[in-house]
Amino acid sequence: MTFANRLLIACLVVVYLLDTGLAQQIPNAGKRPNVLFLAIDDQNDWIGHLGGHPLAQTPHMDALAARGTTFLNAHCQAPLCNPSRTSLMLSLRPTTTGVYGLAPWFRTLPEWENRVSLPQHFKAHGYRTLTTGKVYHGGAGGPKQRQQEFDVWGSAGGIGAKPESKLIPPTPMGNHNLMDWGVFPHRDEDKGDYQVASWVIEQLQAAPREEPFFLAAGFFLPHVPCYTTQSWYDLYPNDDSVLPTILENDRDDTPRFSWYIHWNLPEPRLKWVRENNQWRNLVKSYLACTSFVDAQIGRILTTLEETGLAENTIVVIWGDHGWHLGEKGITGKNTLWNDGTRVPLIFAGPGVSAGGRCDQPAELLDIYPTLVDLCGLSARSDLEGLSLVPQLRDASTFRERPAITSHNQGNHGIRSHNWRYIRYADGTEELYDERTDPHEWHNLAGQPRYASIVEEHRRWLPKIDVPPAVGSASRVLTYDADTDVAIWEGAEVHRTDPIPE
Ligand SMILES: [Ca+2]
Ligand SMILES: [Ca+2]
Repeated sequence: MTFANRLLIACLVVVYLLDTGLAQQIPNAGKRPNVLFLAIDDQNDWIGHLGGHPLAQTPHMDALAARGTTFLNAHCQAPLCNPSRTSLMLSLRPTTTGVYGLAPWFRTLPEWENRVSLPQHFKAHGYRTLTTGKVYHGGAGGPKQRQQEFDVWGSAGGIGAKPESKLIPPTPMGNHNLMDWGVFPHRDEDKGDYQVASWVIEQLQAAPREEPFFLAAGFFLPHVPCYTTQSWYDLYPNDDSVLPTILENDRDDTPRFSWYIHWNLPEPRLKWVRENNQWRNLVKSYLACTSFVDAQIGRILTTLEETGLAENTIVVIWGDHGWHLGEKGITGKNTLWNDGTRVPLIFAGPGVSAGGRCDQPAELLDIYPTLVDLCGLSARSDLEGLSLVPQLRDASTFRERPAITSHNQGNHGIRSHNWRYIRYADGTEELYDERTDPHEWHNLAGQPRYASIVEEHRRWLPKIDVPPAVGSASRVLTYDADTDVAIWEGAEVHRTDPIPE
């Protein structure tokens, strides 16, 4: 046998082992990389290198992006915590699971009760799995059941230090206790996110070197209440230069149904934050909280370097959905525009090119197959995401599939390279040219010259589009085309009802 033949056979054996998953049964096969999986709650694109806000200060995330590859056109699959995270952790669209609301927890649904989640797939390949803070929405079914999701559970995180009473005036629609923001004196160390980072640091320092880990940490901020100390608040100017650029009457050309998907919510509208002199305070508090979380990420990444783990650890940072701070007349989530869907998505570590800036559309449900691919685990054919590894090697690699976001059955946003197309359950539509209209101010749908663009995007509307799953609640919208009546959180919405302020 010639050397070339022997080499060929050796290569075939390796390919066979990788292909069949047998390689996974070999202990320490190929020194599999660790995974550090960092989530940020309600973090929009107000991240330095993403350019969503010109003043945003996030030096640690920007440095990680420079060391790895960042996605500039990444979008959530649902603009709300529970459905976005369910989609990401299972790599299934909300339109496939029917999980659109803050309930149900997907394990209560017989169809998904035993579905192998991202961390479970890593555990099945010999990884130790750990979690802290908010990764899943809610308690993962309670103290007993949660052991099925991760091996080790750390600090729960959350808000931490709170003022004795709310800092802002009573907000409309029930004066929800989370609707609050601003400065009050407290210590960074007393915040839930500080403690989450501290727990991660301890785990990294104590990590057994003989088995790889999958460590998931979820930061609570900049989710409301956006409490901050003066020093973080003072990172941003105390004048209106901090406010986002908006178009007055931006909603004049958006369909009425665009209001239905966030019909009645605790998050105040722009009108209220202006009238109560809270707009600048909210924007500064949100930015301050983003910078605070960035600093916690910085503490973790410093430890990763100091422990020597950085070289064999893949870091991924993601936000679960966007957040409006006045754009299109609202604050909060539950929308299908860039402000509601665009998120940070950064990868760094072995197998990831440094300095990659990818403007191809990417989806959060791509994280699951991407990590599986990067770590050489056996691939799964039942995931709806696509591996981003080609883009992590070369950020310019073309991706045809746009990013698709759904908010309840029948309402979908399709973000391609140059366009955003939205279709609501009553058939009304929006179209924006991102090249000339990055704020999505001018709805072009309905103009005959764009008919072919609309048609092109319609073909990406989800083919599977199931109604809300059993037990769905909170932010759930249904629509009956025969009667033209929508139901938002159990209450009927009619065509003539005034839009709630
Ligand atoms: Ca969230
Ligand atoms: Ca507009």
